[in-house]
Amino acid sequence: MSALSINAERLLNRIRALGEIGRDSDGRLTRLAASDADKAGRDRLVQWLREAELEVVVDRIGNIFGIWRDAGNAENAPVLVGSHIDTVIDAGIYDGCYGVLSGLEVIQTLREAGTAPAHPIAVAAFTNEEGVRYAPDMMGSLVYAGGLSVDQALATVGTDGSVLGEELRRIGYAGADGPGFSKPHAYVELHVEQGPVLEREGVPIGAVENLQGISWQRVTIEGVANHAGTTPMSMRSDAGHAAARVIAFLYDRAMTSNTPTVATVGCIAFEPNAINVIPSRATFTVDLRDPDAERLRAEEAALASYLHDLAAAEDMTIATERLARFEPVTFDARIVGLIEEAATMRGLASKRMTSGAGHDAQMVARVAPAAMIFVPSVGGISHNPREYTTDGDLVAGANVLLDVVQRLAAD
Ligand code: HGY
Ligand code: MN
Ligand code: MN
Ligand code: MN
Repeated sequence: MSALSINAERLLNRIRALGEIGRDSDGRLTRLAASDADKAGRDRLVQWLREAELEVVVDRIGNIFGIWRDAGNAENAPVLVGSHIDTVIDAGIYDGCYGVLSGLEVIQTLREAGTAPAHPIAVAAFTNEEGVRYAPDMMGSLVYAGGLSVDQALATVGTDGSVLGEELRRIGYAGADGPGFSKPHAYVELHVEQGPVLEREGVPIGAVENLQGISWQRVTIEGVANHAGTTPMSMRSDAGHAAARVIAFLYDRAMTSNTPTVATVGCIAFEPNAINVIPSRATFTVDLRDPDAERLRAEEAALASYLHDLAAAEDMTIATERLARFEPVTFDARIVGLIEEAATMRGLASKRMTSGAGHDAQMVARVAPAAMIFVPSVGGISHNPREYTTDGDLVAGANVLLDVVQRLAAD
């Protein structure tokens, strides 16, 4: 492994600078995919890629690639590093951005050190990893990996009624190229853990060997609007109450099962949404996850059965719409081993682990050997402005990424 180390100050300054882009008047950071704030973040990233004298490519779904290739290796498939720079609502500054900016930092460090890798090295910022405005999440990397047609993705209608393709054109990131590279030599994604495991065990490096399955649905329950004051409880068809029963079912089931299944209802809306009207409609999202494919299917089936019985018992119409579904993924054992070796060579403890969050790596793993490196999240907090990772852990993770990329680029 190299004696090289990344330029810590340059990386940390960029993470903080990007973290300031997209803040609203209350200081909340939100860069939803293809929004003006996303454009501002993209523009800053492209500016850094150009300053680093990388070839910048934007593909048709707006994935941004910064490529370092020279005459000696241009015919070889690139080693790809990356993540995403779009965020959730009221986000932290590390989720995704840390992996993209560390990838850029690794390339700059290797170039400045005069190394001559056998493979080109590229950094990617994938479009719409979060999926908050346009479902599914990990959309840009899913298109890149051939799991979703780019035309279908571009036609996606967002939660605000916008169309992704039109928004990418509006912000100037509807590229001309097909989905990026046909197939990278390997892919490594560095990411904050977004969970409590590494911090709790005092381990600085996570060698992520698999990633749990994800199921996203939208549930719509049709009741009957009626007067909140005059309607006896026994005569109500209250969509709001029905939704509450579904949420309680999901939560109680996940809490009492001794499995790692997790269930979340993150979005809910009532119609007509008036204080004195019994809701005629409730629309909400269900996010189910489990590392085991069969258990995830069983959880989806249990929800479907509960909804069916509830609809019959309450004489309501309950419809579901699938928004995303990804099977659990096992990452490349060799790269996981390289991550552990790199950590050891740097005197860093490491731990093999499963990712609870979805990541672009789970999509790129469809077309190339892929794995992830995690660093600790303080308090296990993420998708929250209190998301934090210490500078020391950020730099350690980036140096492990540097070592692993150097090994892969020497293949
Ligand atoms: O949902 C996820 O796990 C990712 O943050 N998109
Ligand atoms: Mn992320
Ligand atoms: Mn995220
Ligand atoms: Mn991710």
